Amino acid sequence: MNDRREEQSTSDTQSSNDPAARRLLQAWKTPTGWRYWSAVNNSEVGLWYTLTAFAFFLFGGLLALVMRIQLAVPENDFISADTYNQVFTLHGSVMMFLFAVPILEAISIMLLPEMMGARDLPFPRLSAFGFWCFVIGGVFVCGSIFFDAAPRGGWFMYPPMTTQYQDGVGVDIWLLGLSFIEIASIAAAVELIVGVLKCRPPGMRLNLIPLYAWYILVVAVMILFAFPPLIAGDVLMELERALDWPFFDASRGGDPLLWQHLFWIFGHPEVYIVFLPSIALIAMIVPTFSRTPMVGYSWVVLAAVGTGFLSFGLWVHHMFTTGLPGITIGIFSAASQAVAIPTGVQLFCFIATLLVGRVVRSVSLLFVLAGLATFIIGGLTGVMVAVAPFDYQAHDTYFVVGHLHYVLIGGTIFPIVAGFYYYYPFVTGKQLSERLGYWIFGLMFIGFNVNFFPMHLAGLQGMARRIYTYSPMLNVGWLNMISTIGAFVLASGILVFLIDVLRPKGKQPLVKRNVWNAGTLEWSGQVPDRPWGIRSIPVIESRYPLWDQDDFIAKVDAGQFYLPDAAEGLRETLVTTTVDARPIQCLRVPGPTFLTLWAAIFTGGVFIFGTFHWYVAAGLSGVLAFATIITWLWTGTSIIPEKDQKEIGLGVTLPIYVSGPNAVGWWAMFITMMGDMTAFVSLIFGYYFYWTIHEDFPPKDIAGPGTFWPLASLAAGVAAWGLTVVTKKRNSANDARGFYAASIASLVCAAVGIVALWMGIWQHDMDPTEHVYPAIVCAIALWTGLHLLVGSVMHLYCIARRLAGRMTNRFDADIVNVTLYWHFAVITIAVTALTLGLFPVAVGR
Ligand code: HEM
Ligand SMILES: [Cu+2]
Repeated sequence: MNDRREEQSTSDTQSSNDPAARRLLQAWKTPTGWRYWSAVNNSEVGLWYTLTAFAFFLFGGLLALVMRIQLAVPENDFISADTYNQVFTLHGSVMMFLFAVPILEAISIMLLPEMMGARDLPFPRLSAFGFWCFVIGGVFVCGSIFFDAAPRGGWFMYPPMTTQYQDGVGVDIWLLGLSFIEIASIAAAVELIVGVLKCRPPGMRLNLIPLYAWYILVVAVMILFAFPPLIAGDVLMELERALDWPFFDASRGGDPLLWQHLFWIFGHPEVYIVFLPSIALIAMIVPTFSRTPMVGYSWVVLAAVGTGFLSFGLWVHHMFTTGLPGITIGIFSAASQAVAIPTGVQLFCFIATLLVGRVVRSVSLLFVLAGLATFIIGGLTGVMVAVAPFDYQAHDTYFVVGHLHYVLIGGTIFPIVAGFYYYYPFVTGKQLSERLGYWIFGLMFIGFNVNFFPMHLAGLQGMARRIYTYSPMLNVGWLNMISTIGAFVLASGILVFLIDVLRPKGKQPLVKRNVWNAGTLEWSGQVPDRPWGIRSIPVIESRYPLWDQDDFIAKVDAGQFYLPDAAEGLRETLVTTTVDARPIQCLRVPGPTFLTLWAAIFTGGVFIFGTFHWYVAAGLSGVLAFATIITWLWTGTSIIPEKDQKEIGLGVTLPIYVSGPNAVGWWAMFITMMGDMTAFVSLIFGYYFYWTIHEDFPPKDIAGPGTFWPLASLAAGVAAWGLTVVTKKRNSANDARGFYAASIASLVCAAVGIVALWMGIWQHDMDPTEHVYPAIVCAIALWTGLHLLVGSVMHLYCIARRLAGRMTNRFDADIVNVTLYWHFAVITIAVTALTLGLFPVAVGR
């Protein structure tokens, strides 16, 4: 990193004779010294994020080696059974939550803006916040193993084992630590969706965007719908562990299968969430080294979208052995095999591109091919286990461990290494050694297959997964020894790779610009790269502008396109329309700050102290987190500009401040609330799930909240929502008194709504520890009450903004976004009230 900065400063002096470039550089300059860590620019945060996620991969890999040593020979006593449980649980969890998802989001944060000629993503501080949450949460979860306190329940944490038979804080660390990280992942997803939809360069219509951006859009949407069910499950399980609310306890009406559903509604899409972005890297690398545009662009896009959709309908194939009805199994088995179709379409498009093109040999391409081949094998064993009778045999054996690693390593590690080779010059201006690259490839590819292929055989011989040792009678000792040798060969390949990535390359000359002769926008950057991203934001007419548009780079460099200057010394980027990318706003993005770091530390405190039941400390930390986040919003968002409009070059003038559906903040709120609704729907799913599995639910002999109070809270909630709409209208009419009056009235109604929810529970003496019915009612009421509370706090915020002159009738983004929040909140309260208050009546309880 130091190398990079020195080179940057020498090249900075070169542009110092152009005043516009100088101003641009000044605005986008990365802070130095200890303030470096306050940077929020996508290239810095993206790089930290990538390296950190890679570090977690290495940690997960070390754990894998420990397992392989233990399993090398039968009846080994290298580590104890309990340690082994912690090691495999942490290995799986780290690889999935701290490596695979984050690294792909990290790479996207780093690359996307450059691919789209954006100076930055719309919410740089949100990316930085997400990164810091990730570091804190990750270190917390990983650190637990050094205190013999790591989770032991496997990466899918099935109850009742994890709710009734495992003491200690391990499970809580998993639940709270990983929820915290999932929230960071969702934050990054929001950022990426808004980035792809709203921050493209002029002219880059939806059918011209780089394939990478398409994939990331699909994946980010998937994260938005996949993670919330898991978070809902985490909430339920933590409530069961901390307060003894029996969601998964069959003796009190709960059902452990609810967890399995919620987990796998997340868990299966998760596989595609980590696989599609890797394919996205491949989709950038293949055309470059074939010297031809991607064959079947639209097919690839459709297939990516199709895979995304389908992946939400497959989760039950992880539950074939739980005794579900045959028809369910049949449907999910067929659906699981169907996913091979869109996957195949993508693979064929890649192969076709390689065939029609003129292929240039490179290590990067070699890893691409290895990834595809490996993934195909994993896909085929996947189709095998999707056949239910086969799965009855293979379930919970090493066959599955072999299968899942072919998919995951073929689908993530090899493509990511390919991406490292490909994008290394983009990030550092230097190249990785191609000669070493072939060695690394050999070690990794051979090591990988020697490691994982025998696992299929061991599994078919009857070796169960998640066991710390096995009997010599099973006759799988030799297979395991081969696996272990393979693991070490693979690890040595990764080690050499690491050395090549990290070794100082001071003497190596800088690469020439666009070293691979690629066609996509990110390669237009100067070497070394400038913090501004791109000298001027170009007009795009082709999917491969560097190949197809005349004098493209020269025009970009000469500042002939948009925003070639930073006249006010502020960071700015363009916002365009969603479909055809017409410029609509010159967006000012905030610069470096430590607020995001503090916000992450305090938010982390809530989760970490919560794990140890230090509720006072957790509460204090929560107050500090709240204060920090409010300060961040107050000082960094919806800032009233000094002028209304700004000329952005080429004779175009755009507004600086926008609110409503054209604004990125509005989109972020909308998207966040979609995720929020998904979590809520998952809770409601729980309620109706219990109804489907029990003859008697809601149970006749256990009191519910009655009809009156839920309907009263509905009335209050609807009033609060209506008054919010009035608040917004009064603000637009510049009627200050009306605004304050409506806002306060809405607050009061929300408070009444919360009290009414609570009254229903209190008046009927509902005891959530008695049975799952009161427990799920309380959980839903808690969720809804919390949303009313947040809505009230938002009102207070808007009142303060207006009082302070930071919100006016023209500059009204705050209240517009709050109103949007309330549109969703009123749906939440309506569903809650109807479910809790009327459903029992409807089914005759
Ligand atoms: C780098 C080389 C790797 C090796 C040698 C390795 C080895 C292993 C072994 C031996 C197990 C089985 C544990 C058991 O059932 O007793 C396992 C489980 C697992 N691995 Fe890996 N692994 C590697 C990389 C990865 C990667 C890259 C991922 C994901 C991106 C991953 C995800 C998982 C998951 C999800 C499990 C299941 C954990 C559980 O049963 O709860 N592994 N791995
Ligand atoms: Cu699956």
